[in-house]
Amino acid sequence: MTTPEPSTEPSTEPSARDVDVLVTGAGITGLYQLYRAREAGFSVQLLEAGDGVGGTWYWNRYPGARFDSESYTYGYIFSKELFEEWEWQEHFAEQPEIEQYLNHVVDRFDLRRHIRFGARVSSAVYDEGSGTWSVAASDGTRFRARYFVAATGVLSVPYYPEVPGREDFRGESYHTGLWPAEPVDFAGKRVAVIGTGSSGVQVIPTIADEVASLTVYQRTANWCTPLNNAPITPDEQAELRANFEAMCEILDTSPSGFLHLAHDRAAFDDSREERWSFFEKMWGSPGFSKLTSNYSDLLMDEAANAEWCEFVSEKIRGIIEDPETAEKLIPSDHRFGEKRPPFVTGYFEAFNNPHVELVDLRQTPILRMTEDGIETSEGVREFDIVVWATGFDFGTGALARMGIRGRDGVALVDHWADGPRTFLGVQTAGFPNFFFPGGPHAAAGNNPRYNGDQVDFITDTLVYLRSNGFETIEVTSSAEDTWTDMIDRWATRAPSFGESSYYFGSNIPGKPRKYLLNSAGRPKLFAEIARVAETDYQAFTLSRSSDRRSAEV
Ligand code: N01
Repeated sequence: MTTPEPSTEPSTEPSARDVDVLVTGAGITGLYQLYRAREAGFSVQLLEAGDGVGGTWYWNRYPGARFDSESYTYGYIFSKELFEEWEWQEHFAEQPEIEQYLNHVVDRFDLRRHIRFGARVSSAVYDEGSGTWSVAASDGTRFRARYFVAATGVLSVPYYPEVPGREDFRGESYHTGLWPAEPVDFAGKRVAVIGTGSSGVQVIPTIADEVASLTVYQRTANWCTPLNNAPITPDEQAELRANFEAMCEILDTSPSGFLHLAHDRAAFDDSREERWSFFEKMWGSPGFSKLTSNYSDLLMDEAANAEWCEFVSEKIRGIIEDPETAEKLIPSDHRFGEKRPPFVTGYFEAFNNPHVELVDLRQTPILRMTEDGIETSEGVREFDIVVWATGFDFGTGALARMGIRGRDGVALVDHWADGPRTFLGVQTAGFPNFFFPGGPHAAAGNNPRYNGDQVDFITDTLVYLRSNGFETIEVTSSAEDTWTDMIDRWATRAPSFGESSYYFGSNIPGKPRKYLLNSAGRPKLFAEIARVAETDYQAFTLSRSSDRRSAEV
């Protein structure tokens, strides 16, 4: 990747507008940061590359895109009124409803006037003299911000694998993470889906009935289990409203940010019969509870994990009529939870349709794209539409492409050449007044809850700085080292999330193999945030403009 040079400012360009807090990214995290900073009395501006709000939930509008965290646990909980007036239709909402919700939030809290759409940040350079960030966007606007907050998400740079001839294909071609706003007409078309991660397995059953033929190109089978979605009944709506405070209490303190309660038994505390009956209950339970409410040793004990995998394999064999296809769809190279498990609706069932076919790329790898379709070692198949469900440059992708330069002109991509270095997943040394909630080393569970914790911490920090007359804040190298070493250490300690997971950046050729989430979990984040307050921000260097001037003399 090339490192963008700091921008030079031609005299014809408009002069920069001053703002206290410049946020980039109108996703769930960025909107919350915008709201919190404005409510705290800062002047604010948000730059968004897209033409609407939603971030990940704006770009990923492919058929079947939906939450796999419960809607009411993923949405905002900072306002009881908002919670009460928005009735989610389903326990796991689909993308159009999510986008409507976020637009509602923006209008309800009068945030739209602070948002500039179609403005992709192209460079962000720290000016040591003034302690501010000069930020330029693709629409020609320029800002000078005291604080620069990049809420650009972990899944915002779609990844296309290097398949020879990819540009040669003359049919329609879409990436799930860059789905067009206009509906794609699948009716009667010959369609290929490449990739069977969480996105691919949502697209496949959603379009299966519409298409003339569907060919699924799978490299690695995933441990898919049922999402168990359902409409939210009026009684459940009433219950959600009545229990708002109790729900917030759980969400604000839960290690994973979910409502699901942990199970208090280990797998071999039960007989095989009891275990299978419990697994049956898990199979019928909603979304991530199969991970968070399963046997307490599921992720730590290989034998316990193998039992659950055996149960799931039996289920897959029971659903799929063709035994050969069933075996291909059962993972053989990783345990449950070692990669991010997708939650599905009708995925396995789709393969019982005669016009839906699975191509196992381990047996017949893709050689190239042709003008008409896809060539594997078995020959060419022709398609009208190819869907690339091939994932993202996870964690650091967007931050690496924004031309961010800190003190002494050091580029963020150089500082992070061996992987991200952060403190709390919110700051990095050498980049004063720069924050990146919801980025690398952030969540490891229900994202909005973790990312919200970070936004709250950042906002409280900005208020602290203002109250104490400070203008700049920069994490110390030693605090950054301690946090980053801890993340790396914990990442290898946990037997789950193997290095084959994109959580280590392993899906992107040449990317350093470094853990990109918060491997220590939310309790560690809470503990460290509390310690920052108790120690009066010892992990940071705080300064006033007079300090900077005297340092320059
Ligand atoms: O991406 P992925 P995703 N040839 O990286 C395959 C979130 N999400 O967009 O496993 C052939 O998981 C690759 O194969 P392999 C969620 O956090 C949430 O699906 O590398 N195939 C894999 O099958 C999720 O984890 C929801 O062998 C190639 C697929 O492409 C994250 O987004 C819904 C290939 C990529 O899977 C990313 O999910 C959707 C190649 N050269 C997404 N290169 C919710 O439900 C890659 N692949 C909330």
